[in-house]
Amino acid sequence: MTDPTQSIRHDWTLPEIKALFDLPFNDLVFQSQTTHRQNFDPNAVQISSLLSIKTGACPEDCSYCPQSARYDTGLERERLMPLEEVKQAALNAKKNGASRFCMGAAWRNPTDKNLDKVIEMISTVKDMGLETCVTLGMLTQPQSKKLKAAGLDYYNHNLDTSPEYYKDIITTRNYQDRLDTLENVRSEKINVCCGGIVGMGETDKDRSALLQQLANLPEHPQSVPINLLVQVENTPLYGTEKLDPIEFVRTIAVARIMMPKSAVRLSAGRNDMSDEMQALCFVAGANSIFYGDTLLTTPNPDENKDLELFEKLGINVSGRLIEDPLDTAVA
Ligand code: SAM
Ligand code: DTB
Ligand code: SF4
Repeated sequence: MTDPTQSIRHDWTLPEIKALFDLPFNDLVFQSQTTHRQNFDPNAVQISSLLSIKTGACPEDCSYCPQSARYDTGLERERLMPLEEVKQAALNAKKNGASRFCMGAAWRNPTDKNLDKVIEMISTVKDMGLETCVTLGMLTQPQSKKLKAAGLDYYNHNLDTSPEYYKDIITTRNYQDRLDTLENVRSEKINVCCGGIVGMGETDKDRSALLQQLANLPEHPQSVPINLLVQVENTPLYGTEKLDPIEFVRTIAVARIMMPKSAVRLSAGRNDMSDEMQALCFVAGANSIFYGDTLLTTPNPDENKDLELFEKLGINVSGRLIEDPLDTAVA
């Protein structure tokens, strides 16, 4: 029988995933922590800082997102940020200890002209000794090639939820569009950062199906952000029933078991989490976070609060993985 703590698999079935979710909590977390220790330093967490380089007025209708032009969330529409401001923010992130700088734009997809401006930003940030990540929406293969040539380390593009629930959340692009972008990025050998959002009113089965989609991609994403919905007033998902925190921790644990060599990122939603809940997420196998007091537009715990938590838990900040993430993908 396959040892689930050892192998890289791309053939997960829903009943197998449900069986993991249904384990007694202690058994699940023991298994996920065991998997985690076999692949990573158990006391190291990698930290990335986020910057919104183009905020608001997005044409898409993602019902969780404060940046969609369709919902009146009070966000000021901003133009693409000048290079100098990006540089300052990256310097600040570096000074505060981040090892990766992630730039996000509220676009359906970048135009070629905008892409050239983002490429300048990537080169500038890379020259500062930071790893680079961007999230710009849908990407073609030629655009991915240009980003690779610019030295981009990671591209973030989330599947967000299960294929079945997706149409209840977004109507302006479909699941296949997302899979196509991931394929374009992967084919240029850019590290893929791809995860989803939970707490959007999805079922247990949707959460299993999201993880199934992620793990059954041709390669596991090198980074898997698990976001807890940040509920923003006037977005359609505002007022959605909150996800049980233990169910969130279980989601992290199952992600760790299914994608043993991927960085599992405890992402949006930490501002609403207790120290105890975050500690459980780290025990379950989360080993990266977004660091800095703002995500893209919503609040995140401030740096000192995170450093205090790391101190209490004996967690070291690191960007170093035991193996190079691109070497771990087994077809
Ligand atoms: N516009 C690009 C796109 O959607 O691909 C890039 C930026 S978009 C804001 C990046 C990701 O942020 C989304 O895919 C979604 O997973 C996450 N996100 C957006 N709003 C969120 C919220 N309110 N709570 C949790 N995650 C959110
Ligand atoms: C990801 O999965 N989560 C981050 C990052 N990738 C770009 C974004 C979270 C955004 C939360 C809502 C906001 O701050 O606007
Ligand atoms: Fe636009 Fe991205 Fe927000 Fe969707 S998630 S509305 S594409 S910024």
